[in-house]
Amino acid sequence: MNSMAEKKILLLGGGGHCRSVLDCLLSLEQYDQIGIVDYDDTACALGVRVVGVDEDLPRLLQEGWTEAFVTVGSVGSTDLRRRLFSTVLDLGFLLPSIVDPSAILARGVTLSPGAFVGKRAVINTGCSIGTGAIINTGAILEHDCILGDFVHISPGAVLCGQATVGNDSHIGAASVVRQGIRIGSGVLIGAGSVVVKDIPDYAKAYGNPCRVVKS
Ligand code: JB2
Repeated sequence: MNSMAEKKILLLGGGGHCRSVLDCLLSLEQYDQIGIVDYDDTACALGVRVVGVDEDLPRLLQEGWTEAFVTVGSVGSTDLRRRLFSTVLDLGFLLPSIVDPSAILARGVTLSPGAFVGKRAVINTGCSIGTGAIINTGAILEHDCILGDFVHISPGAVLCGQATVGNDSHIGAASVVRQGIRIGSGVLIGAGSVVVKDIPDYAKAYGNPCRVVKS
């Protein structure tokens, strides 16, 4: 095959989250070549190798790596994910969304570029998922949830219907968010929390019932 016609994707960040995305991509079999971009050239994962560092991105684009996906995760801060997204968008890479084949997406779900949906996640009808969001393994979003950009829903978290989560917020593993609750931007909800009241922007909150511990 002519190398210019090959479908090639770069994964930015070759750590744990990258391996989750990579396993999904290998199952999907949509790409002829997958490369990792990382400063740690030993970050080779599942047989996929590091092909360069961030400064090599313009050259890699010229060489036919036309798609990119940010595979640094986000716990605590989305700054690095946001910076890498801006970099690849400004350079002109295409940003797909990636959905593991075992995930269930109902009809009428909107997924923005750069969003990742992991294994056995369920997203029900009417949900809208922002740019660069991570819906991790086994998370459940009931109908009509609205998630902003760079939101991270950790493994096993459950959002009941019509919950909203603002930009850059993180919902900890196995948390439950009651129907219609509004969680602001830049919020951190600790693992195992049960959120029964709205949470304001930039709050850290945890527990059952979930309480704000830091604003
Ligand atoms: O500026 C960068 C950069 N800084 C760190 N550019 C690029 N291209 N790569 C960068 N990295 C690389 O990201 C590091 O060298 C490292 O290989 C990788 C981060 O890997 P780590 O395993 O530390 O974290 P992660 O982001 O893959 O996973 C976190 O987020 C996930 C969602 C973890 O907290 C996971 O537990 C979580 N599931």
